[in-house]
Amino acid sequence: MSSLRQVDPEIYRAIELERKRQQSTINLIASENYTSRAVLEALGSFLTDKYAEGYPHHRHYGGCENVDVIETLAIDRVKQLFHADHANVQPHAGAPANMAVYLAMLQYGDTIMGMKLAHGGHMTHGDKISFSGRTYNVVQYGVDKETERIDYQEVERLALEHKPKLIVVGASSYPRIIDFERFRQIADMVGAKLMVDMAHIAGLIAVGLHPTPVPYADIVTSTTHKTLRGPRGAFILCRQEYSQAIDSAVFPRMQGGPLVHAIAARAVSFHEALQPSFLDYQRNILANAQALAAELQRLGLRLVTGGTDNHIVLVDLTPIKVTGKEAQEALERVGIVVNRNSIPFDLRSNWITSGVRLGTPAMTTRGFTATEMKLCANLIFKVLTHLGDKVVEDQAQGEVSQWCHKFPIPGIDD
Ligand code: DSN
Repeated sequence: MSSLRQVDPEIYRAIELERKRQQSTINLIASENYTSRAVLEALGSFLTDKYAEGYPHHRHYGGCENVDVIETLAIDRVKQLFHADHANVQPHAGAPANMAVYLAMLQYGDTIMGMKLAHGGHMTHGDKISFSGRTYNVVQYGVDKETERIDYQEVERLALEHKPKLIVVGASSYPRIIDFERFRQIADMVGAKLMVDMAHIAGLIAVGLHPTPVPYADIVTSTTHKTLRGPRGAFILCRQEYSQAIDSAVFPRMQGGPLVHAIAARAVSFHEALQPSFLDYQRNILANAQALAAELQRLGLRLVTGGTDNHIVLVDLTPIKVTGKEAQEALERVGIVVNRNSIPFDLRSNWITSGVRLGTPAMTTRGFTATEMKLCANLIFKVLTHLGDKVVEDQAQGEVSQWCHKFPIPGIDD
């Protein structure tokens, strides 16, 4: 980055500090990961300079022959990865991908059903703070108070009562397997279309470690940067019959020119996800989540739903009288980065919260095994049960530094 250093020392310095921050902290944010050097190279390339409105071999600009190759490869690879009929790889992020689906499938004011944000859903699935909750008539389902798992009977009851045009499935902090077949049955009962947002679990689905929604859903959306370990971005998969509606919703109805450098980087990550080693990586994500969950429980912490089937461990801090905000800040002081998170039926606001969401994709990329995850659980427990204790925090920070040194980030230079 010698040019950047010379041209813009302020931005250079901030990037350098971020490199050091990433290298010197344990990242347990469930939605983050570390991309490979190859992905970063594609992302940082001069492809960013090219305009390519349209789709392969049907562009509004000249000079798109190489972009066509890149986007076609991205499309073919993601279709192969998920066994899908059709793919659109242009959405800049998950929220626009979901917006494009609504544009393609709905009229403003139509009824949709999605999971409550406060129960683990995503804001674009109908929450009032997002366009989705303002543009459509939203009915929201949640989890059962006892089991903290999706209440499929409530989903069915609400669907029969409100007859939604679209049922949206998917979550941002739900640690259990989602029964897509059951959702399909419910959608069929009321003639609704089914959309699955698999953003968090896409990597697990790609290798068959979580059931796939593709045979059941009319449309599937996903981001590329969570368990899938690609650059930030998104894609949409759909049945052939919806391909035109989806493509025209993405461009020109919602987005303009695609980010060609980002599409190239996505294509590289799809290539990586098609390699046999990606299955081992996803297996390790799950093994690490199991180890983290089991150890936190052994130490006495309560986990929402009592455990996990995926990469997410949602901890209820109520029994140890710590808020999510306090926990996030204390852990960050020792170099463990997490996000505070509401738990179902949380009595605290979504700014303070009663929980923290932990995830294993990023540290699994750095080589953490169940052994480190267990040690990490002990460190987390100690920090959270000695809130603000300088001696404990200094000791914890020392251990974090040692682990970070031992497990460097693969795509970043020291
Ligand atoms: N903000 C993402 C997450 O952290 O799960 C979802 O979009």
